[in-house]
Amino acid sequence: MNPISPAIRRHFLEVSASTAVATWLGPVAAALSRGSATAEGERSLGTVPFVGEGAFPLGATIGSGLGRRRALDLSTLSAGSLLTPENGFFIRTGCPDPLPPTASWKVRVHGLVDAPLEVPLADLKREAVPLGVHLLECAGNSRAAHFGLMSAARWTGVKLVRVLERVHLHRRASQVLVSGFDEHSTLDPGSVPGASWIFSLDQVRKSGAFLATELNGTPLSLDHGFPLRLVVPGWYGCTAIKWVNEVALVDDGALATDQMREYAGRTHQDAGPRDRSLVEAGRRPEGPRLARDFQPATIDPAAIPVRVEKLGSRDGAVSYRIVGILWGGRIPPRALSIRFNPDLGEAPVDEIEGDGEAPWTLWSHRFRPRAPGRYRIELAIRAPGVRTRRLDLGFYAREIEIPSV
Ligand SMILES: Nc1nc2c(c(=O)[nH]1)N[C@H]1C(S)=C(S)[C@@H](COP(=O)(O)O)O[C@H]1N2
Ligand SMILES: [Mo]
Repeated sequence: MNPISPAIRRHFLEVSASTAVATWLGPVAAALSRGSATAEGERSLGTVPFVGEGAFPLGATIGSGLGRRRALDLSTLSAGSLLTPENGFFIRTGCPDPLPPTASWKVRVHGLVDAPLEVPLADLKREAVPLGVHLLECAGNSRAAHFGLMSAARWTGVKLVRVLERVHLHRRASQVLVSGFDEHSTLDPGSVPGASWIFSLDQVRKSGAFLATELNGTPLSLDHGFPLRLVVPGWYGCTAIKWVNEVALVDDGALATDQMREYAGRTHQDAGPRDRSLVEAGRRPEGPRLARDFQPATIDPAAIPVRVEKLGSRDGAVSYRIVGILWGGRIPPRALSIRFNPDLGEAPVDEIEGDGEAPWTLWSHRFRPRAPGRYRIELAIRAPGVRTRRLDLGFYAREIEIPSV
C-alpha cells in the first residue's frame, strides 16, 4: 500500500481532531491513503443497512446435520481481509454425526479400472501441496442468507488427476464420480442426503479439481469436510463434496446423481421438456437424465454490493460510498457498471481494486441520491461474450433506504 502522503496525513489528523464525535472508519483512512474516491476532509457517518433480506444471523452457526448453516458477513470484507478465516468460512451442511473414524480414512478408487484401490489418507497427506486461493459459493446462496454462503481461502491438497494416475483406466472410463459420506441423523426439509457429483475427465483436468486436506494452512475442520474434501476451482460449492471416501470411474451412460438433480436449477441446467413439466407441476427442475449432458456447474462473473458507507463532507453534503465485490472470473477493465433503480441510468463503477491473488475483487462507487426513498442497487457486466446468468436475473440486486438527502 502507498504510504500516506504528509499533506493528506496532516489534513486527516486535523479533521479528526476537529470532529471529535465522528467515528473514522478504516475504509475512509485507507481510501485517503490511496488518494482514491473518498475526498479529503470527509467523515464517516456510519453505514446504511440493506433492507428486505430477513433476519438470518450473520457470523453464527445455526442448525445441525444436513441443515447446519453459517453465512459470512460480507460487509466485513476489505482490502486487508479478503481471505476468510477458518472459523468464519461459510457452512452448508454440518459434519455428519455418524461419520466413521477418521484415523483410518481411505478413498476407494474403483469402477472402470483394472484393479480397484484403497488410497489411505496418510498417502494423500504426504503428497499434499499448496494449491492457491480459491473461492467457494453455494449455488443456493441467496438474499435470505445476505448472500453470505460464499468464502475464500488458501487450500492445500492433492490434484484429483494425481489420484487417477494411480489406476489404469478402462477405455470406456470417460467420467469420474466423486462421493462423500453423507448420512445425517438430522435431516433438512430442503435438502437431499447423499453427496456426489460426476465430472468428465476433461473437466477434472481443466478445472484443476483437488482433494483438499487443509484450509488456510490448518487441517480442515469437521464441518468443512475433515479429513478430505473436493474443491473444484470456479465451480459452485455443490460440487465440492465433503468427507470424500470414493472416486469411481464411470462411462458415458452414468445417470446424474441425486446431488446433481437437487442442484440442477441452481446450476443453470437448461430445462428440457421433462423439467418444464416438473416446474409446471410446482416441483423443481432435475436437469438432464445423463450426467454427461449436464452443463459444467461453473460460476459466471458476478458482482454485489457488500457495504454502504454514509459520508459527510466539510460543507455538510452527504453522499454514499457503495463498496462491493466482483468474483467468478476475469472481466475487461471498465466492464463493470452500476445502476440505482432501473430508471436512474447506468454508469461504469468508479473504482476497481485488483489484487492478483484474491479470488474476489473489491470495487467502490459514489452515490449521490437526489431524493429520499428506497434504492435498488444493480450491477452489470457489459462485455461481449461474457455470460452473466445470475446478474441478468437480478439475483444479486440489493436495496437500501435513504431517509433524507
Ligand atoms: N458430503 C457432503 N458434501 C457437501 C455437501 C453436503 O451436504 N454433503 N454440501 C455441498 C454444498 S451444497 C456446498 S455449498 C459445500 C459447502 O462447503 P462448506 O460447508 O465447507 O462451506 O459443500 C458441498 N459438499
Ligand atoms: Mo451449496
